[in-house]
Amino acid sequence: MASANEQLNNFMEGLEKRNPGEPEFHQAVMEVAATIIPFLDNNPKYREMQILERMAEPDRVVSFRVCWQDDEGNIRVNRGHRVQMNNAIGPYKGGLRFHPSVNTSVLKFLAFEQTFKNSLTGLPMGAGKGGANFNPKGKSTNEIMRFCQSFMTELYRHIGADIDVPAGDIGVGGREIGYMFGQYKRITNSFEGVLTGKGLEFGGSLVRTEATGYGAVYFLQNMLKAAGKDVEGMSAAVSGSGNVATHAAEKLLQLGAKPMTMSDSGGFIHDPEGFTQEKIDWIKDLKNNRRGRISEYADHFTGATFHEGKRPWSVDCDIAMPCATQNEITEEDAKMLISNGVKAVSEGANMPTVNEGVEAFQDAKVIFGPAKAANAGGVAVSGLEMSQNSARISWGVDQLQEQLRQIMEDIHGRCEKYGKDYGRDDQIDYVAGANIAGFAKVADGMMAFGVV
Ligand code: NDP
Ligand code: 2IT
Repeated sequence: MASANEQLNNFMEGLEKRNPGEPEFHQAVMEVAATIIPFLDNNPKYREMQILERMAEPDRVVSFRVCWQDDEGNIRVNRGHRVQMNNAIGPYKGGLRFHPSVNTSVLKFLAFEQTFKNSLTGLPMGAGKGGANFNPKGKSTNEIMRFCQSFMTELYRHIGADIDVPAGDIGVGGREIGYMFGQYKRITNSFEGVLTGKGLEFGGSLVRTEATGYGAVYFLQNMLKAAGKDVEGMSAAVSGSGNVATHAAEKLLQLGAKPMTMSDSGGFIHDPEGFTQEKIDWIKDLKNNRRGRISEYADHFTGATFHEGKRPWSVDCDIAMPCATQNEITEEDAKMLISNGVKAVSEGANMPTVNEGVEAFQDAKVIFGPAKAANAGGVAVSGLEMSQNSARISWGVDQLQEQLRQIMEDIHGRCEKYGKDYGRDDQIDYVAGANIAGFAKVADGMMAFGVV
């Protein structure tokens, strides 16, 4: 039998050959394979059935032209995609991203991560991801509406409440989901739970908007508790200023921590006094309604500073919560956070830390919660939205908040179970734990179906 390292190299060589020019996809698979290959040594049945190889190959990838007309009457062309990764344990499920950087590498990495994340929630959801290289910045509401309608005019034939259920991600929030749901309903003449993150009036779920950010803080709380620590009194650096970042900051504040930073693609703001709820509401309004830049915060609130073109990882903090995008914590950033005494990292964004950064945190014994566990609260409440839609009922806010809290605790427990056995020293390895726990459920489903 080849050593684990040799097996990993062979596996990655094949994957890179089959998926040339897709560095984000390679990175996401590499992180998972490094922890799954040792697990396969103890569970050879999965190796015999080539489960890892099959999980790293999407069921299908659909790409399509999206034509729309801007306000000046010009015809514009974008490219849309849906990666249907794995439906062994439920319908394909995962968000849609509208950002100029969207390509098949980014969507395959996201869909691959989603496989493990959705499995970890304990709910019956397979994995997918989609989107377009459309840049929503500077577009009018009418342009956004026309783009969403054109995008759905092709996507609708590939999705369905029991087939594939998309949701939001970067650049896709409640407004965009509304336009896409309206177009789906119009084309198919059916009202079904085909998208999640819908408005409350037409089948959306309470707590979905807050779920990712709140869930990432609950996961942090669970990790700290397991280490005999508490989030109260801790200072936090948060990146991003969208859905995930604003709600992570809000929950940190509610639990007595001190969130001090947020960012966007222009730079970060640092408020040494920490955010109040009023300040967070101001940022939500800036981003959701006025569609402004985070730099405006420093003009509005005295004592705050704006750092153009920079990310917040140079700020002294106990907690780091990357909530913007992939690869936003480099190895150097991780080392800077470590030297400034960071105690825990909880990833709100997907794959925000490069693999070398993750290793640096783990080597330094920083408590590290990987995205596929830490940010699973969003898709978990999407799963609860699907259940409510199927039953044609709406649950109350207290019930949903309690379910989210419980699901995050359960995810922590699943990670802990494997993270103790496959971790190093006395540390719980949440990376190994999340990957193995997520893998095992999907793998057993695939085993039951035979070779398909
Ligand atoms: P939003 O569109 O609401 O916000 C994204 C934020 O990240 C904005 O502040 C944006 O700044 C910033 N950002 C995006 N791309 C870049 C970039 N390339 N460089 C610097 N800043 C960037 O998205 P979400 O909050 O929904 O998503 C944030 C992250 O969380 C993503 O990784 C997403 O995949 C992940 N996630 C989201 C979930 C959800 O339920 N929404 C669930 C689980 C994970 P700017 O406006 O300047 O672009
Ligand atoms: O990355 C993610 O988990 C999301 N963008 C949410 C997916 C969903 O289906 O709610």
